[in-house]
Amino acid sequence: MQKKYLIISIYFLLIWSASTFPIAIAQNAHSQHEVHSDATAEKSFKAELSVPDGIKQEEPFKIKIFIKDDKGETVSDFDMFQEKLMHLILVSNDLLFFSHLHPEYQGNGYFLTDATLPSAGGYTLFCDYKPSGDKEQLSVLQLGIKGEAKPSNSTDIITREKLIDDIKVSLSFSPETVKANKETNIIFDLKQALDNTSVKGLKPYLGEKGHLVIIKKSPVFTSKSYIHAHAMKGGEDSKIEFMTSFPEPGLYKMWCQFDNKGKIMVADFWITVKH
Ligand SMILES: [Cu+2]
Repeated sequence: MQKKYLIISIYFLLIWSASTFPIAIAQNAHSQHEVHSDATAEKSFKAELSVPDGIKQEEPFKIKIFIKDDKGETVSDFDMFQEKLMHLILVSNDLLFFSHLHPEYQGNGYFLTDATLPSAGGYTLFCDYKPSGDKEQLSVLQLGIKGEAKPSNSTDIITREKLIDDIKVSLSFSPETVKANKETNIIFDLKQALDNTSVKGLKPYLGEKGHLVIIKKSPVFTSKSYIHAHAMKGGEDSKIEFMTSFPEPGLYKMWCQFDNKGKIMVADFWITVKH
């Protein structure tokens, strides 16, 4: 029991410190879907977060993110990837809230975006960027809102079918039993709820048929908790298919984003990955 209390205390200390001091904790690593083949020494980068004191639930605030290299020097040139200079995935630590933001580059290594968070509690930011001439980087940042958490209207029920607006989303896997470290196809099948016909005419979203973010439920998130996959090309119009593998057994949350008639939809599902 003591160990459990220690972990909980560290966790709240982390949330408290992240909300008290403007600069939060950053971890750094390459995103998982990239495969590196060169043997040259890799430069490392870090993101620093600055948010106002006393963020309140449901009130917009500004998120500033500074990118620095391993010597603490400002990084000022970035390459566009997936149509943006930075992709920011912001989730509540219970993984019930998800937001995909694109902070605007302000120069001098500094990105800015507005955000609104639904409830008090801890949040994690997965910050994806590509310094010019370097590889895509993923930095993980934390922030917290003090106060009493409001109950979420999302749930953590494990289901394979969901109604998102007027679209029925059915999830399937191949192979059917999802195991850690095994290549897995993840298929989202989209039907019009009204008449059960296949959805037609999806538009590309950030250059792809769909984007899939997967995060492993963990007491504290690291870059290893995070997977970002792009939809496979071709196939049926109404099926968005991804191929990935889960690094460890456990409970994961997935968010599939796609563009239906100009509206970006998010279909979220929990998945248990076995040994
Ligand atoms: Cu993005």
